[in-house]
Amino acid sequence: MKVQFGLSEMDYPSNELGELTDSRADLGNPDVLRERFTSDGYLYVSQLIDPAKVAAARKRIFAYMDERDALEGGHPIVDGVMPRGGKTVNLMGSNPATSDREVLRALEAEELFKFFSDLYGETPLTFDYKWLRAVGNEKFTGSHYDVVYMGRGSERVNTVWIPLGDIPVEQGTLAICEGSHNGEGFAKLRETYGKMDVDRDHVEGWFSENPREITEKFGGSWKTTNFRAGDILTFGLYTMHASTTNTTNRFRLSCDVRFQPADEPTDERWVGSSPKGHYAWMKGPTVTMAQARSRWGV
Ligand SMILES: O=C(O)CCC(=O)C(=O)O
Repeated sequence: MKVQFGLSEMDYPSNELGELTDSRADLGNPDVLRERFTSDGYLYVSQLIDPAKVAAARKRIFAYMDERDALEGGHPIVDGVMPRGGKTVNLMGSNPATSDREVLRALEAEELFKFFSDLYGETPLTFDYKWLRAVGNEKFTGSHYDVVYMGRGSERVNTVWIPLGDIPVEQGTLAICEGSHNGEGFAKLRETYGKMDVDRDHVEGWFSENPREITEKFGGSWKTTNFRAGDILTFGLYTMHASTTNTTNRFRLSCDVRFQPADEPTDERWVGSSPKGHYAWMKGPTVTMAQARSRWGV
């Protein structure tokens, strides 16, 4: 099957865009999970969160969007059908949708706390800020490292990508570039782009909108899957990731949340009762990624 992946088109599944390895069978074995996380740069665990919690969260978020006229009438609300040229609703950070009790039962599920407690061998904490997204038609996320957005605290921050419903690859799934966190070919990228902070440096955040460019220039291989409600994908600050393009007529509903060991320093932008978020990024003169890349020579 042909899949639109940012500015690239790829076959899925293929060598270029392959299948994530499911770690579900190793849930009781943290040593195996730690080793795999170190070598692959990610862990994908199918059915980690109770799908009933995810379904309840989905219902609440789409109801919130429907109240704001963001859904096409005449369809079940939980299908999240978009009106033509329709508007989306900003769901990022702290708002009635992200602080809804039913929604938090999924985003801060006890299954996640147990998973990270086992993985770290320490007590975890989760960032208060939630990156909840209803991603519309033809939209995608470009390739980036999360360190450029949240690198001021622990080096052991884990992003957790949570599909809030079943999400097939053509609806915009998260893909990671295996090998990007430790591959030799990425060394200069980690030393340049990977040292950037979007609020300090006033540079755009995505490194590229063309995932094929990443593997051709630096190596690694892209992996994703057809996600089901209850699955999670987690990775570290230096794992390059991006999303496939949503080519359907339904919103892709997902949330990225963050975990880290509780005893390590936190990035002040994302924790507390009212996290301040990005305070300078994209405000005022901004260096384009093309300019920054030419300066770094990557
Ligand atoms: O969901 C997306 O499109 C982007 C998510 C992302 O970049 C992340 O989880 O860090």
